[in-house]
Amino acid sequence: MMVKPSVLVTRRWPKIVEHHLSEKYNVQLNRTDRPLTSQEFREAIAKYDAVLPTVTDKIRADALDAPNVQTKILANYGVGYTHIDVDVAKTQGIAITNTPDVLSECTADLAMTLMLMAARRAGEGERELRAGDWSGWRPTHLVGTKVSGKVLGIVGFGRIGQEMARRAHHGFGMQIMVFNRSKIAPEVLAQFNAQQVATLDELMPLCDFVSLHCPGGEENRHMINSKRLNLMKEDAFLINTARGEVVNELALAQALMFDTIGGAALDVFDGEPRINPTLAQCDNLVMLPHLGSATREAREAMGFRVLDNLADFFDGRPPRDRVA
Ligand code: 8YV
Repeated sequence: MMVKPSVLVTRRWPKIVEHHLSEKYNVQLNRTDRPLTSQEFREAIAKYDAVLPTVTDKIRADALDAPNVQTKILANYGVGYTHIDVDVAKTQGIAITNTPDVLSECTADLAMTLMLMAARRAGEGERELRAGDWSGWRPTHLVGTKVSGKVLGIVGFGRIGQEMARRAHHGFGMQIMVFNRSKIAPEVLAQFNAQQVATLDELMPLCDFVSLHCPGGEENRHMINSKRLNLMKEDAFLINTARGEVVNELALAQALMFDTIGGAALDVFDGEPRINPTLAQCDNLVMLPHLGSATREAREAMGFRVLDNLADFFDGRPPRDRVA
């Protein structure tokens, strides 16, 4: 009988996926459900045929640079993989896969939620009610900003960015402007009556809302800095469901405190789960704890997508979502 490949799952997954995994592989679950340290990761790649990490496992050179590497594939549970040092993994001969598509709709749903919450001051309203401070309806109370029909700038027009455009344009009649490093096919833009601009600096002043849907990593670190925040309209909103490092949080906190922009909503943070205390003081900011893909449907589909990638890999086919 063929020996089942050994697999380490670094965090707890939906039960049904863990169950299917255990049927096919020799599975080790990290029952403590906390991120692995670099040292634990080094030990893991010397031991398991496959490691199944998430965004909370910071897999840098020190974690990958082990002398006896047994791991042949890092099948990431999530679409973003900038937490993995792809170049070092490559030199170690380790394949990397991710889970695109299956979380795009839910992440776009959450970006819409954040946009609406920020514009309609839903977080402030909720805090006021819970604190017992509501004195009743009045014409000037918590007056927000209309979303329907406004201009939405989308930074990064991949799968999630396009799902955002679909919702905003077809559901809310928003006008879609796009910044993306490569040129988007005219027939794709036409689906949302969207217009692509050449630079981010050009995009920022045109928008009532700017929503980030680009990858994280060094290349996009602090892409939204004080200069770009200053280019925004003074009543515009910034939405981030991408990666924390894309936004310079200190610059954002200043823009929020001095009201040089209307508000912001963040689902991701630089150095999460630690939250910059200055940000936490801004009333015109909505914050959620990285919930982009957090639905039963998406989290199960992500798990099954990892299973598909493992099956391809161990059956000798190129995995469908191989990124390196
Ligand atoms: C995931 C995400 O929940 O998939 C991603 O890249 O940011 C999240 O929506 C998380 O990364 C799981 O690893």
